[in-house]
Amino acid sequence: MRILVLGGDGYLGWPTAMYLSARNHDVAVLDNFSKRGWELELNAEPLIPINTLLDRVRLWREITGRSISYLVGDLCKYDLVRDVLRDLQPDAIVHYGEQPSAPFSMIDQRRCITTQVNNITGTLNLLWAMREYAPTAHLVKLGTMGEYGTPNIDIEEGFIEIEHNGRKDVLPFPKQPGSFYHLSKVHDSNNITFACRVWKLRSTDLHQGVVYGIATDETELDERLATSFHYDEVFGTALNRFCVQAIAGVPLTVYGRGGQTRGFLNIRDTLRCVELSILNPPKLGEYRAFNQFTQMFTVLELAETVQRQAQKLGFRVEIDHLPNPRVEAEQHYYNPRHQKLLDLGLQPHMLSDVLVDSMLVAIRDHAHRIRREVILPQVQWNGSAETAAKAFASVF
Ligand code: USQ
Repeated sequence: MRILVLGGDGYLGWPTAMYLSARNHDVAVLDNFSKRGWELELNAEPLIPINTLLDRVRLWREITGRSISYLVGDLCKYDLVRDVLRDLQPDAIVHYGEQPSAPFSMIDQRRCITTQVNNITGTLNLLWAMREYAPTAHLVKLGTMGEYGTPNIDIEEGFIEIEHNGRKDVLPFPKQPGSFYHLSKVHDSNNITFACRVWKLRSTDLHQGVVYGIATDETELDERLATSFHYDEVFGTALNRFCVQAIAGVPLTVYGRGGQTRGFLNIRDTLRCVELSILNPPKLGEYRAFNQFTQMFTVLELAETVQRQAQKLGFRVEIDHLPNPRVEAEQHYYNPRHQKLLDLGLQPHMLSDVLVDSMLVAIRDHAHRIRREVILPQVQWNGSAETAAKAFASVF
């Protein structure tokens, strides 16, 4: 199949492009490197140095003999999106091309606007260009489990049957997102649902949990194919951060009581879920949502797992309960369904001691690059504009 990967320079985009290319798909990557710019703004570098996208695409060809087409451009520019779809005629479009961080969207007014304008405009441009030039292409959109929030009922996969005043209907599951970033994904989901209904486009909205891990089969071919791995408070996610903190000798930063429960998955499973979605497309006019995670943990359980494993490697690790910088429930009911991808054949890589171990070892090899000053949380969900201005460079 001809597959376009948007956000192909990112943590998940690049491994996805290699994974699909290795499985004989004709892959193109598109990126405008805005994420690299946001990282510079915040002085946040990936732990493991990563090559430019062009270098990695060239290296991929050298090592495997397979070509990935390389495109540079901004999804917020409609002419670009339209031309790419018209010329490429993709069968599937995997859309990672968004600002991916909840804390980033909460720093200040500008980053909130940047997040929502970038994410929502890019997706809307894509929908309009699909309507015009690729109406049968399958949009595989990376959404998030965070769209649902933590309601006190079971979470279904996208839709729920509701009986109200004696009548029944199947309706979109209620959304209670926890940041302006998560809200941008909700807006995307609504726009995509509408485009599928009205224009008969087709889409799979992957409501993904928190991804962990550094390695995939393809990144392991050569260290120069590595993907970006963040541990800073803005772009790093819980388990990845805890592993780096353990190696750096920083007490693990559990926010609040640590009873926050989330769905997690290995980066290898992200790739397989995207592939399964592509190989089993919805019919024209269909919008479907898959909840994409394999296991649930509380934040404290994750921290304890990392602490145990790091101690086996000889590191002394403490767990800190920091005042929670976010506004979120710290003890709550959480029972989301995640059956549809299993039904399509997903065989999860469960979080094991061996995996945590291998992450810790890989991080230890790059310990000299850890910058402790980017670890502690400064972004406050309800902090003052003055505090944000002091902690983060203003952007004009
Ligand atoms: N947390 C800590 N300590 C930390 C970092 C996080 O206790 O040092 C807690 C947070 O308060 C939160 C949970 O861990 O309760 C998850 O936070 P996270 O930073 O690992 O993940 P999150 O901000 O929710 O966002 C990440 C990705 C995002 C994706 C989302 C899936 O950055 O792109 O959409 O995971 S989900 O969480 O299911 O919404």
